[in-house]
Amino acid sequence: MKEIFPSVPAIRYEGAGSKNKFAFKYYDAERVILGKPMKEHLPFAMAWWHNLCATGTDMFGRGTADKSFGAEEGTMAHAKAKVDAGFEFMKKLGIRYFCFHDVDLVPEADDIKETNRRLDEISDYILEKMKGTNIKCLWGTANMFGNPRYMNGAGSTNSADVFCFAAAQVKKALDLTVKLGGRGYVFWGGREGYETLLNTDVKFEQENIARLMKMAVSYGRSIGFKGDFYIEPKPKEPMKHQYDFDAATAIGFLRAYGLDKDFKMNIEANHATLAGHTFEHELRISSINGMLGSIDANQGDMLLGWDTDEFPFDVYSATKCMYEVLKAGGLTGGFNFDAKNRRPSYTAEDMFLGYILGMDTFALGLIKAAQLIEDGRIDAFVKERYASYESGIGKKIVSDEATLAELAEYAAKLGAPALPGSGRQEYLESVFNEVLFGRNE
Ligand code: XUL
Ligand code: CO
Repeated sequence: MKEIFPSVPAIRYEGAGSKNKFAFKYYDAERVILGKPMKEHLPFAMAWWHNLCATGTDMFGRGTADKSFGAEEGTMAHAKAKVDAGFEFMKKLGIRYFCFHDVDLVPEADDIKETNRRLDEISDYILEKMKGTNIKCLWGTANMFGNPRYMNGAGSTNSADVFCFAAAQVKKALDLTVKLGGRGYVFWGGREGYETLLNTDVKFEQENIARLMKMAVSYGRSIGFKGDFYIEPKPKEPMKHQYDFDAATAIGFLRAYGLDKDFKMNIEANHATLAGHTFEHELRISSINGMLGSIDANQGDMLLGWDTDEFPFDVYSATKCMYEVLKAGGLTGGFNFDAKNRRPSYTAEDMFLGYILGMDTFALGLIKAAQLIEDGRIDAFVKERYASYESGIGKKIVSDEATLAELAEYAAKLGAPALPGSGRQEYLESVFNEVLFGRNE
């Protein structure tokens, strides 16, 4: 088969001294970190939508990138050309997973029966392509936000007929995920929210979202889906207020409706910052609740109020992310680059350069997070900070043996407690910098 990206070679690890732009400087798939090769710590995935579909169209102008891959857009020939391009791309980068929405794979027809027939055809084609490679699906999802029928939501829509379309899409997307061996299935509720309470029954809408999710779990399990379902929290955009605002909200929702055994979180960095949190905050909240599933690896722009989906570049953030991931014992999912090139980076080479940047940033984050853990100063500080609970009255509190009255009596005897020890944030940040940058003379 003719190469689609003839100007880009297979990308290899050459190390930090290399000036070759088509080489990894930090991502060395076989390098062992804390007992595991990098490629196992970092199951990277290609996002079908950004990489193979998005052309850079924005609210003010049409696309700048040509993603036709030599075929006429809107045809099945184009759908297949995207598969060819995607597999050449993943092989050249050594990426072993991909993520997709149903409508990323084929053009949607007016009749859902025809759309589903197209999905069958393209998934047969993808299965053929997967043979002889180690490339698999990380997760699948249904796009329940693009088509005008979802203007009021999918699970949360006011129209029972639209709810049925959402059910039909979820069913088919689950069939495809299972067919392609997917590890997970994502619900991102882009239109599950509201613009004004004046026309919205929030309780009813949330109950219906839970109903759709329960049906998805029961159907998925019936066809042999053993992976995790994920909620991908995001506070806003496109809706003014989205129900899955952040990890804490989504976890509360899952528990309220008895969905917490089947679902975990898919945390996206840029969604975290839109919610007014850091990426690592969302990871920590997920992980302490046993719900850290997968990651949409990207970054936002603090000066812009929307989801810019940039390739990860911020090594501090990637290090803090990998610190959380290592502490959680890894992901059951993977690292999906829900990221796109900036509009002026419109060439085929830029597609590769974006992924090289993202993969190297996370590889550096992994190396540095492992060093922070091995260094041990931060862990030791945190342990010491709570040491007053290891004996005496503190121990009684955490053993659930103390009463409020007893503690009040204890406090009265103390008169005034000593101030709690210093938080030492500046010291800890210096440790962080020292581990990141080492000796520098
Ligand atoms: C949108 C977003 C989605 C989900 C999948 O902000 O992140 O692409 O990842 O629907
Ligand atoms: Co995402």
